[in-house]
Amino acid sequence: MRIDIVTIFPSFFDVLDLSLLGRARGAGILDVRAHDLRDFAHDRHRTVDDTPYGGGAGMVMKPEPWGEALDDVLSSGDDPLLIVPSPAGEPFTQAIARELSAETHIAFACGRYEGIDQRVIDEYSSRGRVRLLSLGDYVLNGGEVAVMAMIEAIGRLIPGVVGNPESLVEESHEDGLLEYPSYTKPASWRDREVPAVLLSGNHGAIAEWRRARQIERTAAVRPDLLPPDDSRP
Ligand code: 6GU
Repeated sequence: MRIDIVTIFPSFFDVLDLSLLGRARGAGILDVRAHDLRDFAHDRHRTVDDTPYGGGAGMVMKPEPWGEALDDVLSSGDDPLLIVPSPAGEPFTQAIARELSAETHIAFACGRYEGIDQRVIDEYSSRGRVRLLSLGDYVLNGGEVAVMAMIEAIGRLIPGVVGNPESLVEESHEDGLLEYPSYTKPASWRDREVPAVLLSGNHGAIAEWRRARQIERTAAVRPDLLPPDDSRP
């Protein structure tokens, strides 16, 4: 998968060289490129923002640098998907991450200030696929942290990025519930014992116990994720 990121802070994404995703980049599974929006601004101060029409606080990102940058990164590849991180977008979920992990080319447009001139969104929506995605109901100063989270969530679902694909299926949100608690050795730590069922070797009992803990946890902190009736197997 090819990923382009347009941002005024390209070095923010240097950390993608580390860890799991860094290895995927080294192995040629992921091709991530961060581009400096200011390279597409041609005045002496490389200006990317201006005051909002209609008044109001803050600054809005100018359309011209965005147009040049996005024409550039979207020109290669077939049917690239443009993602604009925005608190006004649809909620980014595990299901969306899984869907996006099948894309061949994603470009992220990281806005700062009060956002990007709406005509940029309208222009690329008329020419191709655009999605506005939000990390959650709170406000970040810019799209960079949101894009980092999305790249990690999407990237680890690309085949070959996570060594053991089995480890992906029993996680929170993959089956619609929060994950069960995990334990490792020693069996006793500061007088706290690992639940006996996990030491029993009884796989049926273990699966049943884990499912019960998943439902219990989900009911306690995320009741919105539970189905209205208890129709689960
Ligand atoms: Cl995607 N961007 C910004 N700037 N703030 C956010 C967000 C995104 N998601 C939640 N808050």
